[in-house]
Amino acid sequence: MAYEHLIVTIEEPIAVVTLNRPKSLNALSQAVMGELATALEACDGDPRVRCAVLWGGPRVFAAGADIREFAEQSPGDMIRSYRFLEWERIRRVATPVIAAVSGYALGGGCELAMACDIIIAAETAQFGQPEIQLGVMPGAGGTQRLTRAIGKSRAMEMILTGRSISAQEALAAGLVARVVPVELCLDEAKALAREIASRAPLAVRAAKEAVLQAFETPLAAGVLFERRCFHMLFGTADAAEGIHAFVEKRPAKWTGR
Ligand code: DAK
Repeated sequence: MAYEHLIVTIEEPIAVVTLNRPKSLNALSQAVMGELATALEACDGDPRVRCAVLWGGPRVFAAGADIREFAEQSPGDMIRSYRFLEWERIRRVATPVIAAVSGYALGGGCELAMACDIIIAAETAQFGQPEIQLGVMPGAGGTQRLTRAIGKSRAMEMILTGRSISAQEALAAGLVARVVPVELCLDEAKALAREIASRAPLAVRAAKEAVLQAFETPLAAGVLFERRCFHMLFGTADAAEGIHAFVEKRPAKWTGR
């Protein structure tokens, strides 16, 4: 499928989705979000793809929602446009998605990175929720995901002032998994994606779903969900293969069954 605002390449067994609106610093217009949701959903249905990398190029990940588009909208337009639907579609993607963040990840850009499963940051990355400086506040999960990721006090400071944090601060706060030189950012994310893609496919999907349950449920319900997933995986051919391969001291061959 051809996209206007994205470049999607399949490098089996991973997909690389690149935001491609450099003139507006990859501002996330509704059209961009629609294409992005479609591209990531397509990964779920593509047998060639087991993990995806989302990136915005070396200069900027995304400078947030498209403020020019906001300027044209009335409050009624905003409510009627169902902007949250694309975000919901992205939230439901089963394929693991790694955000490779280089440069600005602001507002919706930061929220998009946090909606991914793992963030790899370049040394140049800056994370922030500057919406307060526009007279609004985060609207795509920032108050919830940032707070869960870095704790109340630091999230409050960022959200109430609009100030950004550096890649190193994001690492110390637990927002990102790793900080790497900018020229290695995409390659590191791809290498990680390939490593994840080399694991048993059903186990990867179930494990992602179970980790995400930690954000949705009380502990007891989450632990129960985990146990159910574990029991389900125990009945798969891949579990039998993985366990026998260990005992027989040979590499496992996954079939995704
Ligand atoms: N939208 C549109 N255009 C943008 C943009 C944005 N967010 N950010 C930058 N641009 C455009 C600039 O207007 C400029 O365009 P030209 O003037 O060249 O035509 C070009 O990109 C280059 O930007 P600058 O000249 O400003 O570049 P600098 O290097 O000087 O500064 C900057 C970079 C990132 C510090 C600055 O551009 C900036 O502050 N940008 C705005 C950052 C921001 O406030 N982001 C938060 C936006 S609000 C929701 C879903 C999502 C959201 C809300 C609700 N629902 C589901 C309900 C999200 C909201 C937001 O993200």
